[in-house]
Amino acid sequence: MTGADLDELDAASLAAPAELKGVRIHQGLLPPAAQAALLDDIRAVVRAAPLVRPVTPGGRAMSVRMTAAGAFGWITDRAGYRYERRHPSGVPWPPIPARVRAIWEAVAGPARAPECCLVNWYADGARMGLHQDRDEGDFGCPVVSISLGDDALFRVGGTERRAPTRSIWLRSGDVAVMGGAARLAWHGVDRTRFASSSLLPDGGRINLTLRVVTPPDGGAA
Ligand SMILES: O=C(O)CCC(=O)C(=O)O
Repeated sequence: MTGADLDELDAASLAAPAELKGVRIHQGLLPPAAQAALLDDIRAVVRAAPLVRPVTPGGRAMSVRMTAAGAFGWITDRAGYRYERRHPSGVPWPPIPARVRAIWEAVAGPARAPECCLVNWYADGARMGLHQDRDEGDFGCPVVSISLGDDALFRVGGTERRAPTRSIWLRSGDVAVMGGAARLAWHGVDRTRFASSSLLPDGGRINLTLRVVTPPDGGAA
């Protein structure tokens, strides 16, 4: 995506995001044509680095399936949560698609370039428990989350596990930015509304999260 392609983003959504406990939510930022183009990009990522069903360090299989693009991918297995330079099969992660990077550039503010685009696939019934994204080395950079496909009930709390939470339905084309005081907010997806979107012919949801992984001084992740 070139700078000119940013014209494809919804200008009103870019200028006036909603806000939920400090998380900025650009509702409808990606019009349908931009969503379809992004979907093609993600299909190519998945062909190069197939989705896997991750296992938590405690041995529990997660309900989402995952892959990644970029210099690093986030993985979890019995050895722990971490970023790795290669897919579990041993192949390097494919590059972050230019269109995805352009969305980061439009919403992330003056941040470093993203080093990981985590791809989460939610089939019917998949969810993601409340968690913090804290395996990264630079909390000064936001996490940018792009929703494609089925609606998802996104829950956001505070930086303490027990802080009160609020929820919002994320729809296909919404882009959320967790930065500043909300960078370490607890968050998760309680459920999706299967087949609520027609973007994916067989239903399901794709979430992309863009992250800066290495510390600000350029040290290793
Ligand atoms: O699927 C979502 O909207 C949230 C994903 C998420 O929380 C994560 O990847 O850390």
